[in-house]
Amino acid sequence: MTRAAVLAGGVGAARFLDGLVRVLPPEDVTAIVNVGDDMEWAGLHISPDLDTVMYTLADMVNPETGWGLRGESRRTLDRLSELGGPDWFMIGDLDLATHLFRTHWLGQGNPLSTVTRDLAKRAGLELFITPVTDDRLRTMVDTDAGEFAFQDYFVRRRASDTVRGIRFDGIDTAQPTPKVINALLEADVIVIAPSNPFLSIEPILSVRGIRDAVVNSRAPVAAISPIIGGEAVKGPAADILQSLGHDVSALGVARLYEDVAEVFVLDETDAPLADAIEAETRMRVVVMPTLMTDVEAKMALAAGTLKAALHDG
Ligand code: FO1
Repeated sequence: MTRAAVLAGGVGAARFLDGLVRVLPPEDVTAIVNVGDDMEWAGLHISPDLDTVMYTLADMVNPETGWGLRGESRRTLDRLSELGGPDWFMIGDLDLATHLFRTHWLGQGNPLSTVTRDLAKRAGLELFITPVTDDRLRTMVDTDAGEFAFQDYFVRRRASDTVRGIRFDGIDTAQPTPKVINALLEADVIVIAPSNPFLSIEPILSVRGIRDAVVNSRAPVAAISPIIGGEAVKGPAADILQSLGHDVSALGVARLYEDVAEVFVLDETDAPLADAIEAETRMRVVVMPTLMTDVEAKMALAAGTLKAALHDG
């Protein structure tokens, strides 16, 4: 039995997990998901990364965007627009039901992890999906135009502002959810998914006890670079590396993870960087295709990452 714990953001992590549950029994997989992107929208609690993971694994995700539900309409949002908004965040009419369900049960005093477990169960999922914390945690992005809550920066302002710094509101008091520390300590392998290191992974590692559990776990830790050929597969990771003064490359990402990971998974495009990364960090570099274009590619990346981390074969 191989138990895997995955630190997960949104779309990239969801695709990786979709491959992983096809090469390991899903019940042996724990997804520890970022909640720094969460927000209140029209009084509803939205957890984009939890939903993206859940929808992807349940094969319900909108394949064009990588988030939201397949086949949903904008009718509710369009009507909301006619009323004057808020309409800058695209909540589809089916996705809306998830937010109503979540907000309702949170309002009844249930923790986010319990509501997430219920949603995942109703989606027929066997892997364990959990928010990293049940407490309020919000990623705040400091830019040259001021400080914005994550979705304000990312969606409303289209990630167009230059990022000067990032902080996690609530990090001083946020506690990890029950089972998360154990999942890390009992894992046979820990994977840092190809998510944004600053906006998706750092808010997970920053929750009290998480970084220590990852470092102290007997499991090998493998990190997958979300930067290929100096560009982010999706989102603003490359721009943020640049504006915060890091190398805009997989090497820049590797430096961010050298204290937590032993294995660094690099795309074939970046094979020429492998020696430099190994020489500079204490990580063992493995090179493989990391673009998850179809289900076979997702499975190959998952299997390759496990094999590299576990020295298997
Ligand atoms: N991303 C967008 O770029 N525009 C949107 O309007 C938008 C709406 C949205 C609604 C629900 C949801 O679960 C995700 C949504 N996302 C949207 C994606 C989300 O902002 C980001 O992908 C993540 O927060 C980053 O991991």
